Amino acid sequence: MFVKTLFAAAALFATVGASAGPILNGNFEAGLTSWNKSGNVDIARIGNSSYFGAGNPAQNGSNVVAFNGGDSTPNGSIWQSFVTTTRAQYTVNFDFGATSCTSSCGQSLLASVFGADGTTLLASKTVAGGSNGALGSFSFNFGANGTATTLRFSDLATNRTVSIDGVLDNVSVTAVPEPASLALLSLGLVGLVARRRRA
Ligand SMILES: [Ca+2]
Ligand SMILES: [Ca+2]
Repeated sequence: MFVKTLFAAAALFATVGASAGPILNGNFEAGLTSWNKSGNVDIARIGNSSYFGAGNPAQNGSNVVAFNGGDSTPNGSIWQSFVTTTRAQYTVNFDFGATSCTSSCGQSLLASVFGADGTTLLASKTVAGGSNGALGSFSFNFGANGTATTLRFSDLATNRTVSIDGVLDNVSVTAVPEPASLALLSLGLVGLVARRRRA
């Protein structure tokens, strides 16, 4: 009976923890597969000496997304639509930084989440590039208003961006556990402990 309960609790954990996220290729190791893009934004491989940002660590693998590469106009954006559950809460996580720079140097990025109609803004966050080329981690929450949601990153750099690029990596969207799920999980754990004490 104890083993059976253990399996039940494990299954409950698996259900609640099944929030690996609907975003595909969020670490960009498959280039821009699954993403749409417009403007001056492309994949850069950290460690490639032809890329002047070489040496800055990617947060996940070796590919990053570089906005306003070289001295190009900062007008790039990438976006991806993914499946969501209506009224469910989600957290967007991403890492952003500025290459070859000891401060943000005008590099900034707007992360926006649009609802099922593709135009209703559900949430957004503007972040600035970090110091010394290190990528900083950022996150924000949104509530889905339908079964499709779009996450968009837009370049907001304000300078000429010579030898400085905005760098994005490690994008994920995870479901925030619902209170009901948490309550169920707690109940499962309480049951497990109770059974264990009786055993
Ligand atoms: Ca990566
Ligand atoms: Ca640049």
